[in-house]
Amino acid sequence: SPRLYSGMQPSADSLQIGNYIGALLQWRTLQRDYDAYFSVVDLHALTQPHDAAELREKTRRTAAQYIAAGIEPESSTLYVQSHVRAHAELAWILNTITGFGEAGRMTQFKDKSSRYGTDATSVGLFAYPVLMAADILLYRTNVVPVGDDQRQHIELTRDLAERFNSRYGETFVVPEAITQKETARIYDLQNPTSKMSKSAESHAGVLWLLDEPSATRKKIMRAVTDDEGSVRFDREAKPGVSNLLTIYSALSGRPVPAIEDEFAGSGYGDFKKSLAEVVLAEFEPVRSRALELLDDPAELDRILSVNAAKADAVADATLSDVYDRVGLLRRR
Ligand code: AQP
Repeated sequence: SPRLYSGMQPSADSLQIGNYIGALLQWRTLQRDYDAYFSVVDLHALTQPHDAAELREKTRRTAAQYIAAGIEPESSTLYVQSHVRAHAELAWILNTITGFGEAGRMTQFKDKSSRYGTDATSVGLFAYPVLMAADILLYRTNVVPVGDDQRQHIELTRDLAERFNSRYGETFVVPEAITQKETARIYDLQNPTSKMSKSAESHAGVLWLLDEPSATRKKIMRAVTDDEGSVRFDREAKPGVSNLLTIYSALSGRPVPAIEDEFAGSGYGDFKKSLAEVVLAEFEPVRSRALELLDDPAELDRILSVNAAKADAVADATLSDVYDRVGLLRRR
């Protein structure tokens, strides 16, 4: 079956609802139809300020949340990026065919580097999308399910695959992005014009998968809305309410107009209360399963190790081809 690749950074103790709706929900469904690879991309997380011991813990926690959300580590390949050395090695090769200007045009790099300032911006952050291209291309991936904030990175991956193939001979599959249009982007509840993010400065508008239910409820009740008082989708004029409707619809599986109808004439309070129930019904089983898995880190590490070996075999084969094509002398 065709191959699928995706990953997330272990950049927080918990994933947020944007990761869940924008990525995990799709992964769970798609894994049935694809030979799926899901990675916890810890090498990527090194591009942000971090603490070493905490990163290890966040890596385990992210993997546990994948499994708790329904990724099946027996049929899909769920592993930690740094366990497969070929990622870093292929990234180096791809660095040599990536334009400086090309990498500099990535909007995520521009956003993050302007946030950190020149001195705190590393070459690693600059090369982040090249490592991501390596992740995808190593597995000769056909499709990459991502939120639409990642589209530009997939475009770069495609360009690099085509460039390598035309320079050195057919080696890589040129992958396609798959994004779910309506739910592709979830916004911060306190700042509904910017994307919800694990690394947001304030956590007041971020819904964490592993938060206590009472905290989740509180954040939803305090979500920014507007003065109009009607539950109606209008991204421009009503970004807060529209974002809540998107979340409601994604988790309940009901179309937005049906939800608008249900809450026509009621206030935001009722709508938010109902949304909190929908969110908690979804989060609770995931949260308790994740905490259970984290109670047995040895078993979790065992699962990750078995899966890393599966990934390693595929990745090594691609990397050997690449080394041959670019002219590296084989060690005998
Ligand atoms: N707000 C979002 N709405 C929809 N999808 C989202 N994703 C992230 N935020 C939203 C999707 O989740 C996956 C994980 O991405 P990542 O961990 O590699 O990094 P990211 O996209 O930068 O996600 P965060 O949460 O904002 O992490 P930090 O703060 O660490 O950078 C991707 O598929 C992404 O599209």
